[in-house]
Amino acid sequence: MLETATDSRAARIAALEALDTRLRWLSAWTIHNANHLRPSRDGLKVGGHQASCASITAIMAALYFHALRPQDKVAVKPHAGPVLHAIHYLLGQQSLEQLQAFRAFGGAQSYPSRTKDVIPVDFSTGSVGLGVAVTAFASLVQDYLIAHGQLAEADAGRMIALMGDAELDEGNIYECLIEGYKHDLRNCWWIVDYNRQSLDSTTADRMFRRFDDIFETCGWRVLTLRHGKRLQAAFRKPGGQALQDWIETCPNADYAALTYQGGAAWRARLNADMAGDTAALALVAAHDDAALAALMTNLGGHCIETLIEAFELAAQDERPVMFIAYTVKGMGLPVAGHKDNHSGLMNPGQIASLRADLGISEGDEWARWGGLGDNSAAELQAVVDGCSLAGHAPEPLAAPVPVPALAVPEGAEQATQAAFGRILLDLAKSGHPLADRIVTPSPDVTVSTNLGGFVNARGLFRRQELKDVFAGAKIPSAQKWAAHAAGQHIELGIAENNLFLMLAATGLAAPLFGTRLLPVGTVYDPFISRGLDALNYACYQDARFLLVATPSGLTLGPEGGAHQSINTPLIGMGQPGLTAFEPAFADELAAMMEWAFHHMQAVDGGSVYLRLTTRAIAQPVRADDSWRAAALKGGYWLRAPGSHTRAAIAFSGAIAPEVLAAADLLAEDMPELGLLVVTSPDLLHRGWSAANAARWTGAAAQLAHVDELLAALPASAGLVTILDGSPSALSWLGGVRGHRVAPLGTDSFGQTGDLPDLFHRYRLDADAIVDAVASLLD
Ligand SMILES: Cc1ncc(C[n+]2csc(CCOP(=O)(O)OP(=O)(O)O)c2C)c(N)n1
Ligand SMILES: [Mg+2]
Repeated sequence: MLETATDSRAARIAALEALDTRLRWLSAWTIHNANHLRPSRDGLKVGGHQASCASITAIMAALYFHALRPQDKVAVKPHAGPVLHAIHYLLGQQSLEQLQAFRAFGGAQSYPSRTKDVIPVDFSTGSVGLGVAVTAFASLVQDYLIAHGQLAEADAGRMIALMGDAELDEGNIYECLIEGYKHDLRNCWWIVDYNRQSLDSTTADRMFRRFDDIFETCGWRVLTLRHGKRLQAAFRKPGGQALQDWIETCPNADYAALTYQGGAAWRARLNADMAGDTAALALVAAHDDAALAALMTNLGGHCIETLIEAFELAAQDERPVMFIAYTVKGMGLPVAGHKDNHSGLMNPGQIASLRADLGISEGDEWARWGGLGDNSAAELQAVVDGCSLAGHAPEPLAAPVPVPALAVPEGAEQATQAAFGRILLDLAKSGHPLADRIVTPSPDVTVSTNLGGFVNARGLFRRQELKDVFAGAKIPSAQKWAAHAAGQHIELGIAENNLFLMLAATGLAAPLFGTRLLPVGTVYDPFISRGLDALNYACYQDARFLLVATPSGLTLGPEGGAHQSINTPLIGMGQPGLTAFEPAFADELAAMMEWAFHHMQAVDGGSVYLRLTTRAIAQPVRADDSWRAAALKGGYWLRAPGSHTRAAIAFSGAIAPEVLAAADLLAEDMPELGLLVVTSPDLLHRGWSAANAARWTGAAAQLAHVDELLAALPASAGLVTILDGSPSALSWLGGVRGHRVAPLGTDSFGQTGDLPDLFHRYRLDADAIVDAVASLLD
């Protein structure tokens, strides 16, 4: 007999249903193994989220084994990590050893990780909300590449987030929605696992339909997958309308509790609530307890047919789509619906009975197709082998972009912020290939961070052309503001969090889309804190970007305490994946930017943070270039100490004039005073730690750069450390070789004022430095 299209669709749905079950089993078993079978050495709970996985296995089976295309990229909600590993295990791309080492050292990570997992992970997730929003920014980056001729429109993928419903509470989602609307977001799907449970309990009923409104307002199509096909069929039967009405008005908590209690509880409640409606009662009575429980949990997010229909509908155009897929947290597990099931684990008895229900023999738990006959196994294998992930080769390494030598801007007095703008402008005008790959996102501080010159030269980016109305009306303005497809500046709204997610997405252009972009994002230094989690998130997944934070510290002067950054040098030191520099002089900055463009492209490289200022200061006259290499390692002697030196001043950034003035005041008494420019407390400290670690890791012994620098200072000498920021960024220098330290810096909130007043009040002036030197000699 010939197979019809309907038969083959039905067979496909049946296969995907079986794969849903496999994923539920394998994810549950992986977590069970980590918690109950693998020996524990520390008594800590290993954890894992069986209920969060079971909630989304149907969605992931339908997506990965049916709807996904090779060019699509997915962010998987953190707690469904084991499902992603199970998918790759079925594909033969994940090893048994990795699954058995889930949450163990070197094993599959608890939450999908681009850098630490051995399977391909498009976006890391973990901090809820960020992995969702990054897909929208990735889609904007994809559009940028298409507009710049770096990617064919036909190769455009969908950027997809599989998200928990509690992620909808994160504010960054709404900041992203607004930005997405402004930039005409497309090719983005967010699939909500709408189990109406978060970590602590069930979620607020009052949000019902609010999400639809919010997303639709922002241009999204909302597809609500509330009921599965079996429930829909029941609704069409006599009494069905009453059942539907009951379900649709049932509070989240009641629904979850009844799901947990099972068939008999459903029956008792429905019979009570629909008493008098003979048809509805008959409909309920036509199901035994098990069938009734199965019917009542046949929600859209568990119904393969509903899911693939929705994906097909959404795929008809490019509009961003939010799928609200109703689900049951812990679906198919004994913990289903229980409000405490988020971190709840099945006990050994429960997992054994689930195993038995699935026909899997003891000892066969890890078998890919355990419990299935040969024919079914072969059928499922064929579906799996036919999916887009099978045989999908990783993106080839994107070709590096050459980096030219960056010239130092002219000027006897310069501020690092102005020099930054000048260097970028020169680069833009040079026509060097590097300039073509620079993208400059900024959250409404383009002009005030000196990106304006670059933007004038290279234009704003918009897929659709946007005229500069002021220029058109011949109203004088220093800033051109026309946008077009070839523009290279991405103007964001003021929400700094979006800057960091945009840097994350742009900084992943090479691994995601095969073309390197070199993002240079600007922000006011104090407002780094607003996007700190997103910054960490970007670094965690090894996105490569240059963050230019300016102005900073007390040099903001009249802007006052609310704008003064204090602890950002410590953020720079503490953030893995980010090398922080604070240049004092323009030539240091040019060297750092050149270094940064290399570092952003190096295999073992990373991102770079430059803390700049608007304070113009006198530039040093250099005898030669010998400072340069040392500056790029974190510091150099501006005036080297001698064998009789009794004190040295180690300083960072724009308080250089105060340091030099103090040196002048001390010149007579201390002709051999040392002046150490610390260009990067971060690099110095990292180098020191690495050298210490080398002693016990067996790596070749090395002298840390900071050790080498301070070796020049006699052991009896004292060290004044000073920067326009938290003094602890430098005070540790005394620990390297035991020099006595007098630390200066700011560790309280600032206020308005001019620099002499502020530097005096916060003890950053020459007098304070002289006092500090004196204190060391007492
Ligand atoms: C930013 C952040 N805050 C808190 C947590 C801790 N946390 C992990 S999961 C979760 C709730 C998840 O609920 P939901 O998104 O609905 O996922 P699901 O129900 O599918 O497990 C919370 C609060 C986190 N991972 N990230
Ligand atoms: Mg949830």
